[in-house]
Amino acid sequence: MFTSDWKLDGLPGPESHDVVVCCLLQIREIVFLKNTVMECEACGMGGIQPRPSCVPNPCHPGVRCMETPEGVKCGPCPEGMEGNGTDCRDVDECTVMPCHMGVRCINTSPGFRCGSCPAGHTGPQVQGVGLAFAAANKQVCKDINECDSPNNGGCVENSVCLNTPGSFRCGPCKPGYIGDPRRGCKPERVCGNGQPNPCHASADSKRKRVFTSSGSFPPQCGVGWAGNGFLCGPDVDIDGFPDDKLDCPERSCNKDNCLTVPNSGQEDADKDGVGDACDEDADGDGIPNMQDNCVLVPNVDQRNIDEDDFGDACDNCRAVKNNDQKDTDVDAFGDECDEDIDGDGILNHLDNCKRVPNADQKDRDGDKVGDACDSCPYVPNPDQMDVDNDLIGDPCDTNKDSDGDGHQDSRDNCPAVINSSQLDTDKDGKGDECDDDDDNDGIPDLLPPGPDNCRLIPNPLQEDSDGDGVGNICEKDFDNDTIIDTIDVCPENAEVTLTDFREYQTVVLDPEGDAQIDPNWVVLNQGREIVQTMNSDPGLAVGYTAFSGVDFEGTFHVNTVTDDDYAGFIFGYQDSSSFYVVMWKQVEQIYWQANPFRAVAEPGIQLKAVKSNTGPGENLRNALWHTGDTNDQVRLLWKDARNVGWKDKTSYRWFLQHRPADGYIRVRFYEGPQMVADTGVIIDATMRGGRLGVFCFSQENIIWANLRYRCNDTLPEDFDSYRAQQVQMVA
Ligand SMILES: *[C@@H]1O[C@H](CO)[C@@H](O)[C@H](O)[C@H]1NC(C)=O
Ligand SMILES: *[C@@H]1O[C@H](CO)[C@@H](O)[C@H](O)[C@H]1NC(C)=O
Ligand SMILES: CC(=O)N[C@H]1CO[C@H](CO)[C@@H](O)[C@@H]1O
Repeated sequence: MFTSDWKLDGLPGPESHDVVVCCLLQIREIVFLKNTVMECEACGMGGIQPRPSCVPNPCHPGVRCMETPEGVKCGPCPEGMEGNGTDCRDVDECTVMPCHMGVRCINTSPGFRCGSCPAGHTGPQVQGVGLAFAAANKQVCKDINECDSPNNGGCVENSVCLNTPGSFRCGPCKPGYIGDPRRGCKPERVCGNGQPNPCHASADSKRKRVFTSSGSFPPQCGVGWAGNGFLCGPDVDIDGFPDDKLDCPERSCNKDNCLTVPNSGQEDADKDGVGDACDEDADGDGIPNMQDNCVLVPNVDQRNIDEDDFGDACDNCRAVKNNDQKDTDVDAFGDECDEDIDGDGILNHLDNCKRVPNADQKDRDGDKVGDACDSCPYVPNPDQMDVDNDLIGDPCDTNKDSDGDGHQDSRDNCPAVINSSQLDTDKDGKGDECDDDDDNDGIPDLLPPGPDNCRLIPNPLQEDSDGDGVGNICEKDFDNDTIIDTIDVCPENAEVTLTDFREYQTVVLDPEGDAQIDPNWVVLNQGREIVQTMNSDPGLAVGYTAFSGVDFEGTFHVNTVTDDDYAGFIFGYQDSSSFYVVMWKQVEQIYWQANPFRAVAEPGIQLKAVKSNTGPGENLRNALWHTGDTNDQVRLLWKDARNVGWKDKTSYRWFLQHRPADGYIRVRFYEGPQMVADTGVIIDATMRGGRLGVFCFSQENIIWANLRYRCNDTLPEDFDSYRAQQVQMVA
């Protein structure tokens, strides 16, 4: 290997030979060593090896560099880049289309970003790094439903607002409303049977041609909310007044003067801003209610000549004891001390109807009881006995009621047609329901030359200047009862206008028993609120208005922490043996009188059909108490599976729909805005309509507030699906 003619590049040439002689040897040695090393590396033999190193870093910036025995290794490329670790390039996340359709995708290095959602849509402004992220986090832009806004998307009230992707359109007036949808839509009269107006002769003749103004107008706040319908605030006691003042002028926008006790009339005797229902001293005379013999009239002296429960200042009979304070003719003199109780000008001792005005004193059966108050006008019955409390005297009470509407055939003005309300507008003895010309104006209700454009008001000329199918004289007030249709609870029944329980019949369901005292009912708020104050035997307060199809709602509240018994409401009342009751108990309990049979009450809400073959008494009493069926007394139609009792001092709202013609019943219960129980569709035809009222059994301090009823014969939509389901189950 060694040659003498070797030459090293860069070393001084022979010209400077002398100068470099001294170092030649050294150089040779270095070269030798170097060659050896090179050879060794080349042949891969061990020996001295330089370690591979991450300094300087051969990897892509940000990529981890590892020194391993096998050499330098680079980790994976950063998120959003691809390559071998040494060489990394940005990936284009936009290729997996992470942005909502139509939104620009901007590829950044690294990462991506989506533009904002398109107009009329809402969604996040997605951005991120990497294909996986982009694929898993696609931008979702949801269409904004402009129509959901409280102002109907800006479309006029009661018109159709059509939501479209990214936008919306204003459509025509909603079904049931007419007018120019750019200016205003007003409720239209449509037929109860769903037929267009005017109703056609082909309309189902059993379900008669009922014109109703549909849709709720004015609008209403939801359950647990109160206000004018446009503005609503929380209403914890569900009495129709909000917990805080709302920024609107109507009375219903005022702050509730008793936040937690329902008082739908807001009565406030001493005008101190605290409602009577929650004012410890309601009349502000310094004497607390509990001790005050005039709770609502200031009387510091507490004078009380007749020593009844009412001080002179508030006693309508100062010198005669009268704890019921009843005053039939509302003339400020209680019946007990009124020489003419009914105010018909005939003194009591001469009057053959002391409590019903009848100046004519007509008495066809000569039993000394005037026709006006005679429970059997054609059959002498001086004692007026009426064991079943159906207002028909026993001698003429056949209880034969072919159509089951609660009116026996001999009295039913349509014996073969279900018609609990017995309305007979033209007083021709034929109920509207079976009268082909309700108003006797010669224009038949349905058939040509009808249909009558004012079914309940005579208008033989059928004037209709705006051509809307509704005659001029009944345009705003269909039944001419002076209450305009928008607030009339029964726009097609002149005898029923507003919810009113001021007049009611008390029915004691256990008259012989001395188990407890009878209930004491107090009616407030012009008949829209009832309070029961006594821990009593079972009893009912029943309004006099009979209904066919009806919606009945109210707020139920037990205003005490003592006791845990039954309270509820009734409907379809026909007599004291025949009615539906919805009842609710607080805790499970066995009735303390095991005779005639042991009765166990469970706490859940119950719906019962009462059809008793004994009538009021201990049998019916125990049967009502018992949660379950009892032979010949009560049938349990539904019980809330949650089996929870009512809570003290808590407001609940109920909604009942009863359509007796089809036996449809459904009740919903709300606690605040929350629905807590729902019977679902129940079909039962035991009672084909009847009267409404409230029920209590052994529970005091019950408030039924903000009561509301409405005639309604429209079958709810869930009836059909229920029917279809039944058919399927049979099949
Ligand atoms: C409507 O009722 C009023 C009484 O309120 C009565 O005077 C009027 O005659 C009635 N109208 C018709 C057309 O029957
Ligand atoms: C009558 O009942 C129907 C069906 O339950 C309901 O849709 C409608 O709103 C009710 N009408 C009124 C005026 O409450
Ligand atoms: C069941 C039924 O159709 N009842 C009717 C009885 O009469 C009133 C008043 O005309 C109607 O509103 C009911 O629909």
